[in-house]
Amino acid sequence: MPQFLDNILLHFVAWTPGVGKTTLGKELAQRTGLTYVNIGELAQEGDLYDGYDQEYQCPILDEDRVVDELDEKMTHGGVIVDYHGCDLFPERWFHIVFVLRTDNTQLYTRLESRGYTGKKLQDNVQCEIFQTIYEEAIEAYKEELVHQLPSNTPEDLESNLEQIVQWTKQWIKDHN
Ligand code: DAT
Repeated sequence: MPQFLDNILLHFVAWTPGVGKTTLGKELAQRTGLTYVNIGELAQEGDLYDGYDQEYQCPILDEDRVVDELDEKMTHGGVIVDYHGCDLFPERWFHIVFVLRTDNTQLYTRLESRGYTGKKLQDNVQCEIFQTIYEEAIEAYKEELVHQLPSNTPEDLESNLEQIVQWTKQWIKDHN
């Protein structure tokens, strides 16, 4: 893995799972040799939690411990981070941010099939409707680093992968 390649934050921001971050992130890691890190899995493995959210029925992430845990790896570079929140990460960690977008009806179906119901389901879909994801990303990072990609079909997935792989190659060339 090239050490001089900076880190990629793959889609991102509060409360929109189901858009295809994991699918894209894992495949991208395979094609580029970058390291894929799923914050949800990292937290589960290290028990990096600080209480339980009754309303959303999920454990609350201990953000400081997550950042401490990842900091050394991020300093080396070449990491794809998959998470649905943005304000916890230091800005210096990321060289590029991709926000995946899925049409609301599709998102609704994907989340429902994952067992989401009630307020959790509604809030996640609303977040996509109101563009919360993208807006939070450009508040946290320089606008030119944030890229939106459609993630509705398998063709979108392939074209996103091709674009990001191309971008990665170019980045390596420019910084070598
Ligand atoms: P996330 O990691 O954002 O929660 P995921 O990668 O687990 O999302 O994908 C959620 C579901 O959607 C899963 O069943 C795979 C499917 N999916 C992902 N990307 C897709 C795409 N571009 N087109 C159609 N389905 C997709």
